[in-house]
Formats: sequence, structure tokens, C-alpha cells
Amino acid sequence: MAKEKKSPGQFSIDPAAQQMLIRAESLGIGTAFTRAEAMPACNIGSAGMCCKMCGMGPCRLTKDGSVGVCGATIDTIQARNFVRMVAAGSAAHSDHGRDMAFLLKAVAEGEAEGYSIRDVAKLRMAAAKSGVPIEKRSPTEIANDLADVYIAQFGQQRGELIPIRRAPEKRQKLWREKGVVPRGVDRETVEALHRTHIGDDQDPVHLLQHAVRTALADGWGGSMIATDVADIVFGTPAPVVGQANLGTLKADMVNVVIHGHEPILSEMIVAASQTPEIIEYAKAAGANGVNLAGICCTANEILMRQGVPAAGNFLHQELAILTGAVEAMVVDVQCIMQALVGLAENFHTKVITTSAKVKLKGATHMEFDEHHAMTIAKDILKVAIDNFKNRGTVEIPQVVEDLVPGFSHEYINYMLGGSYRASFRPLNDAIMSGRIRGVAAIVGCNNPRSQQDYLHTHVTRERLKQDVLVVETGCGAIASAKLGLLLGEAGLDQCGAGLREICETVGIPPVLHMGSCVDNTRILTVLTQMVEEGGLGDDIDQIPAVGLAPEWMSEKALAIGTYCVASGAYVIFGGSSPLEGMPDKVSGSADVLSYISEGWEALYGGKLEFIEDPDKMVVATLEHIDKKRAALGLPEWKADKFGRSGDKRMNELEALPLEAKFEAVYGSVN
Ligand code: NFS
Repeated sequence: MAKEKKSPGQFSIDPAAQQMLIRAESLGIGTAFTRAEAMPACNIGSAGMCCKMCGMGPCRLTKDGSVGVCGATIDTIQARNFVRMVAAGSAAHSDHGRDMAFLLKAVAEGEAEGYSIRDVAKLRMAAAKSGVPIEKRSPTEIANDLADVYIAQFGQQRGELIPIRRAPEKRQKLWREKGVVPRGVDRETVEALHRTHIGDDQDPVHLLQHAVRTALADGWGGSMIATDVADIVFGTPAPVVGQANLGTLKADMVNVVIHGHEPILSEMIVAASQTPEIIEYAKAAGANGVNLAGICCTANEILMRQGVPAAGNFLHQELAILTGAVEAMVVDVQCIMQALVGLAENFHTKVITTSAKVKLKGATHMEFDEHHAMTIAKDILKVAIDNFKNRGTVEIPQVVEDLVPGFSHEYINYMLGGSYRASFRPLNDAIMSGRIRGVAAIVGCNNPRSQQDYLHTHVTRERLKQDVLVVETGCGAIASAKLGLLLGEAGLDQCGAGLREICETVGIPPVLHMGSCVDNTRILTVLTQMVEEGGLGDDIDQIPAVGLAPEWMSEKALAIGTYCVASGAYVIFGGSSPLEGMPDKVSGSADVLSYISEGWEALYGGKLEFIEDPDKMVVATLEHIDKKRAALGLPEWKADKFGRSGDKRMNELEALPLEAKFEAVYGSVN
């Protein structure tokens, strides 16, 4: 029987996406949603049972006990595949970090046109933690030395990566004992490729140990450097008001969508778009100026620092072009679909590649160089403006939501205690009293194999009801933004009473947008600061916290998941597992899937699990949080214990007629 065609509502819960999918169908244009539908998932490959590491294969191990041509077992093959995915994800984040380190060097040497050091406090903090002297030195001198230290982290051959010193003492000791402290970012990635080559490392447990070391080189290395430098050069985020979804595109303006990951170019395009030269140029072309909007993690970078709207998350990249209102889609690296070029041919949109590392056949290439950033940014915008006259029919969904992003760990620290008493004490106390049951980090991608944004927002809403404070990054954060969960009042009515009290008192939304995917390192820092504050144990694995990537699809997500596990977190991935293995498997010593759960938990206190059912994900999260609360000797969480004070009570009183209000406050007068 033919498979029933999915409706737009089954593809995405986002009304803007649904409208664009109807338009795509009427125009006869395919998207990732329809391609995923038409492409049957390969059960063998998706479960990690296929080895194509050499020319004797591919070997497909579908029967219990079968081995590859070289004799490789299913456990070895799965472990190798997993290590390679983690290595690719770590390489992507870390190469981004390398470019940021080079940018810092160019800024310090005065060779980066248009950039400067915006956050001297962050520069001094990062330098002090990296052993760079800061007293009586100018920001430029400090930045110059810090850039050298950071650049050296990539090619370092021996010793330990410097940023791992930011982890709790006990965690660092554990990593040393287990032999997983990364030596150099590039070294771990190269070794991962070496070990997984035909005829090398074949012990699944030994292989997976190197997945941990490689991922740690990302989380406590490349990604942490990326976040540090972005904050130093572009400013550490603090809350701003922004907007999200396709309704941020403007019919009367030149729309330039910036898509990808590195903030180096996008920040300069934002600056260039505000120059009189570009505004005049756009007006001369008959437009009301240039309107910028972001997609994917670039969106997060410019949204949280500049308040530039987010047009959407990963699955919105094609949908933005489908509006017919995008003059140029400017891309750099990562998460860029090859389909964009073919799709753009149906409209007037120019796809412009800018990275020396990424070209798309058929796209316009305008290579970016930080030494002449402003000049190139203006050139790119002029190409978009020149294209305004070629616009055809436009359909922009009038769907847009407000949000407040920009919760860096520095800001969370400040907001909890103010300038003079900046501290995580109030957060720890709220967890200890049970007003906040625990913390969940909900991160990661969209995946067209599941309904866009549903899993993200479902698990987020369920956490809030249970008094779990949520922090988000990446495409997960944009999903919540589009669904209106990142604006204080909007999220508050969905919270449990205890969490609501805290959010009202501190004045924060219950879902905190902490940035892009490389900014998951901010979450590591928050967890470390919670440990250092005291009262929640002496290492990350004791905190009642979990991490979730409900709609993951990229290798970067697996790298993030692995470094979070090695840092002590329980991490749950949604969708299918790349390690499912053979359904009828009965033998085998290591069993990779259970090893990364129970095996890693015994070693690191954190574990990685794949849970498809969203409700089971919720149950697993809460059970874990409660288990950690009990281990710390904290009171059991109770739904009705709090919430009789604060704004909730005020609101209830406000709703009463005058006499009843008087009686409620002063008691009966009779
Ligand atoms: Ni993260 Fe960002 Fe989105 Fe996934 Fe891609 S944009 S780095 S990988 S899809 S969250």
C-alpha cells in the first residue's frame, strides 16, 4: 500500500513553515521535508551496522555473530563509526574556534579592519585563567598573548589543554586518572581518524575512550575558545529584545539572510548595513533599507548580541528562500544545505558563499578576509541590493514572535546577585529548597525525520510544569523562540509554582537562551560555577541536571553530547540511535549502546541515551533529577509546596472583589 502523504502540519508545528510548505507544493518545489519523506531510512546504516572504512567492504553486519571481511565485529564497527562522528563534530566546532583565535591575533596586531576589543573584562578573565599576565598591561598586549596561547592549543602535541583548568578540580582529577585529558585539539582529532582506519584500534571500549578525549578537546578546548573570543571581540551577550520567524522578512526592504556559524562576517555585515553608504545605496534601488535576518547558529550569534532577528532554525533555510523576498542568502560554514542553490534558481535569490572552506556549485563566491572585513561586507550587501529589482511574487508569512535572548553565564551570575553580589547562590538555594527541581539544557538541531520543533517545545513545556529551569542553545532555542517561550510572561503561565516564584523574583524568563551551539560551553561554565558556589556536591555529576538534544541530526551534536557526558551530565538524544545495532543480537561483550550509558556512567557519572518517545524522555529526565536530589540529601520536590506568595498570590488577590480582597489580607472583620 502506498504511504500516505504527510500534511504540512505533520511536517512542522510552526505555522510559518506550514504556509511555506503549501507554497512549495503549489510551485512543485521539493524541500528537506519532502525529500526526507521520499528517502527511506537505511536501517542498516542508521543503526551503525555498516562499515565502509576500506575497499574490502562495505560490510553490512545484519546477523548476530557475523563479522566484516577483516573480521571486525559489530561492536568495533559501531564504536569506530561513533568515534568518527564525534571527531567530525569536534573538528567543525574547533576549526571555528581556530578562526576566532586568528581573528583575536589580527585585532591585537591592528590588522583587522573594523574590529576592536569590546569586552576588556572578559579578555582579562580569559587571560588570567590561561596564565597570561594582566596587571599593568594594555588590552592589546593581553589580547596578543592570549591569541598566541589559544592558537597554540590547536597544534599542541603534549601536556594538557589549558581551558580544562576551568572545570571543577575533582573533574580534572578524574579525567587525569582515566587518561582522557586532551593534549591538543588537532592531535585528538587526527588520532581519532588514525585509530579508526582499517587495521588499527579494534577494542570498542578503547575506541570509545578516545571519543571522550576528542570531544573534551572540543567542549573544553575549541568551542570554549570560540565563545571566549566572540565575547571579547563582539561583546558578552546580555538580554536584548529580539524577534523570530519568517515574519521578520520585510516586503519593502532588501532582505539579506545570514546563515551558518561563525560570527566574524555576520557581525561586520550588521555594521555595514547601518552605514549611510549602504542605506543610501538601498534607497537608490527603490528599497526602504536593508533588513538582516539570521538562520541557524549565525542567527543566535547576531540575535543575542545585536538584536538582529532570527528568520528561523535549520529547517527554515529553504523556507526563507521560498518567500521570494530574499535578495541574498549569505553563508559561511556548517549546516548549509546543498539544495539551496537549486531552490534559489526558482526565485531571484543569490546564494553567496564566503568561506575559503565551503563552496557550493552554482553559488556566487565572495571570499571573506577579516583584514578587509568592512569592504567585503559592503560589497556583499551591494550585490544583494542590486538584486532587489529582480524580485518576483512575494509571500511572507505574517508569523513573528518576540523574545529575550542573551543569557550568557556572566549575565546569569549578575542577574542573580547584582553588580556587588554577583553569585549563583540564589540559584543553588532555589534548587536546594525545591522551588527549582533541577535544570535541563535543551539543545541541538532540527531533523526533518521528526515534526519540526515539536519535540523541542514539548519537552520544554513539560519541564517547566515540573519546576525545571530550562536553558537552551542552537536551533532548539530558536524553536522555543518561535513558539513564544522565550519571553518572560509568555513562559511563566506554563511554569510550576516554585519555578514561577523564582522567575518573578529575579525577573527572568523560565527558558534562558544562552546562544549558539559552540556556546554550550557556557552551560559547562554555569555547571562549574554551581559546583563552586557550594551546596550541590563537589562535581558536575552531582547536580540535578540533564541535557537533551531531542531533534538532533549533526555530528556536532554527538560531540557535544559526548563532552557533556564526560563532564558528568546525563544526556538524552531523541530520534533514532546511530548505535542501535542488530535487533536479534544476543551475544557480544561490549555492546556499544549500553557501554555509552552504563559504562560511561560508572566512569564519568554521566551517560548518553537515545530515547525516541518524548514522554519517556520527560520521565527519564525527572527520574534522574530526583535521583540526584536524593543523593544530595535535598528535600523531595513537591508540586504544591510553593507558590502561595509573590506575584501569583498578588494576581489572585487582584482578581477578587474589594471586600473579599480585604478579608483575604486582614481576615474577617466580624
Ligand atoms: Ni548546532 Fe548550529 Fe542548528 Fe544543529 Fe546546525 S545550526 S551548531 S548543528 S542544525 S543546532
